[in-house]
Amino acid sequence: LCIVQRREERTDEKDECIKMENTNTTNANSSENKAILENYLDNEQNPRIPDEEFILPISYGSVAYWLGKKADEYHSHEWTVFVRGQNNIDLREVVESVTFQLHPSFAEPKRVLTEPPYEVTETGWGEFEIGIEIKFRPEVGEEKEKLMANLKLFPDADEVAKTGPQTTKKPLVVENREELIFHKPRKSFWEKVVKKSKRVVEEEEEEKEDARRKRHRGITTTIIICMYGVSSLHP
Ligand code: SLL
Repeated sequence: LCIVQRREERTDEKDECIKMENTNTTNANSSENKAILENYLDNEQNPRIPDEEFILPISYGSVAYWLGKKADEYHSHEWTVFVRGQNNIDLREVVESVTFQLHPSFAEPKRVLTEPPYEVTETGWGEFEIGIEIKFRPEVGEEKEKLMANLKLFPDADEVAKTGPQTTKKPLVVENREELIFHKPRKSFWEKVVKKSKRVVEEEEEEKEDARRKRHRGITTTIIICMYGVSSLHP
């Protein structure tokens, strides 16, 4: 697991961004953190840790293949909708389930995945919006995150002009890269997932940091990528 943590305390002009990795390295600030925890334990069962923010970079979207001229017209494409951690982060420690809400023309359109890979593969003929709900583990102590993936089966004219007509070999990929923000994480989440991770200090642009400060927990869209004919992102 690799998550990015950003601290709000300003030690100097620059903000600190701390990257967390799943290693056995002990936390250099653990005694300070313990003091914060003990202070808060008196007040609440599962307090939030002040002045801390965790960023979980995720990626979600769809990959679609045309099945060729001989395919049945109602099953002209095979597609996969997915939710993953960016850079192979394992989401399991944070995520309890991912629910994909498909178009009602599909049998049992509500698909619930309780372990990775969080994805659904189907065949069909049409594009539609897929509702995604990420439920976090109880110790994370946060509301579900709701996302929307636009299933894309047909490349746009400009993509066809650049890459050529649709063939069965060219995947059409739409990937959204976002960062889930856990501002003032719960003590239980802190203890189970975050505290045992390695810290790496990173710098952050001031503008981005300001936008984040305004939210309690939220999401920032980092990037949306649409690729046609590129095969590196196959699920
Ligand atoms: C459209 N509003 O008209 C969209 C709806 C629905 C796609 C697309 C079902 C496949 C199956 C399927 O592909 N539905 O029957 O198994 O384009």
